[in-house]
This record gives sequence, C-alpha cells and structure tokens, in this order.
Amino acid sequence: MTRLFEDFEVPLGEGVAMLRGFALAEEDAVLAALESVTGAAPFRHMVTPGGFRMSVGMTNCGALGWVSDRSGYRYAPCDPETGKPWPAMPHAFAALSGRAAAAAGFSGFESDACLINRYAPGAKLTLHQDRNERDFSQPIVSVSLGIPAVFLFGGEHRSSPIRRVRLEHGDIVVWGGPARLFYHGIAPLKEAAHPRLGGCRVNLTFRRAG
Ligand code: MD3
Ligand code: FE
Repeated sequence: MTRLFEDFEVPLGEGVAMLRGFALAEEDAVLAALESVTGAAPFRHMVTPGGFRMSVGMTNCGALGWVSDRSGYRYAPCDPETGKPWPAMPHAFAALSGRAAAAAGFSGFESDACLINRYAPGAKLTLHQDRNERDFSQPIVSVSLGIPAVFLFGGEHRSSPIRRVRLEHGDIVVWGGPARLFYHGIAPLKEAAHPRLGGCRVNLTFRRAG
C-alpha cells in the first residue's frame, strides 16, 4: 500500500511512553472487570468546586477514589454516593497497569487508585493538571477503551503549545518524568460506534495517590 506519510509517531517527549494496542491482549478480562466495578459503583457526573456538572461520567476502584464537589478535589476511601469503600482494584487492572508501567521503565508501580472516566459524544475534559497525588515521581498509566478521542497534550504552563493525539481502543500511555505535571485534556468526543463499548469511550487512569 502506498502511504503519504510513513507509519511512525512523533514522540510525545521525555517521560511519555505510547503503547499502542497494549491492552488488546487482555481486552476480555479488562472489560469484565470494568463491568463488575461499574455495577458496584455506577458512573456519576460530579460537580466542580465552581458548581459545574462535569460532562464526563466518573467512578473509581482501588483503596482511594478521586472525587470532586463544591468543597474541592481530593482522594477519598469511600464512594460519597453510598458511604462504602470503592470497589477493590480488580486483578486484571493491577496486572495490566503494572505491566504497562514496567514496559515504560517504571518497575514496581502499584496503583492505589483507578479513576474511570466515561465519555458520551460531546463530553470533554478541559485542560488541567493532575496534582492531587502525593508523589509526582510516580507515573500515571492511562488505558483508552471504546470510541476514539483526541487527547490534548500541552506543557508545563496552561499557555504552552498543545499537540493533538488520537487515542484508540486498547492504547495505553504512561506519563512520568517531566510530563507528569503537564497540562492535558480531551477534545469534545465525536459520535462513533465501537463493537464492545457502543457509542462511548472509557478511560482508566491508574495512579499512586496516597
Ligand atoms: C498527562 N483523563 O482523568 S488520560 C484524568 O482520557 C484525565 O480521560 C483523560 O486527564 C482521559 O485526569 C486523559 C491521559 C492522562 C492522564 C493523566 C495525565 C494524561 C496525563 C497526567 C499528567 C500528564
Ligand atoms: Fe488528567
């Protein structure tokens, strides 16, 4: 086949490892684990400290879960909807995120928090930094599932130039080193269909929060 461009990607920079399709080998186990977590702790639309309902549906598993409400952003051991602990980290999640981190040079990564984001068409995540975690030397491992998204990857400052990167079902990205505190977001999702996840995108982010 003739291509206009060679089949390579511009590296995203120091600290970022793009593992295209890395989750596909464990797709069935990961999707089964996702169903069991969202059955116990359904997706919900949290409210920002400024009072806006987030367009992304969120839930968590692991010892800690990321929550937002009028009083701020934080990690909490219990689901505020039920007062019960978040569902335990499924083995399939721990194994996959550990393998991905190791492939990116972060051996021994053990996440204690997995934030699960669900995007319907039109949902977006505005540019932000992830800085509620205790130790920024620990990476964040993100797993994309379902319909594709355009990831917005900025830099150290909100005003830094932004690159657009397409993330697809099965892609894993490990964000460590200087990139750990870079601004990032997700552009409004376009309508599409995925055989396993229907019309939505789900992103798992594995963190060492506590
Ligand atoms: C780069 N989630 O949950 S994952 C988030 O697709 C979040 O749902 C997006 O940003 C999503 O906070 C993007 C990729 C990602 C996650 C965390 C990062 C990239 C990151 C932290 C630092 C730098
Ligand atoms: Fe983030």
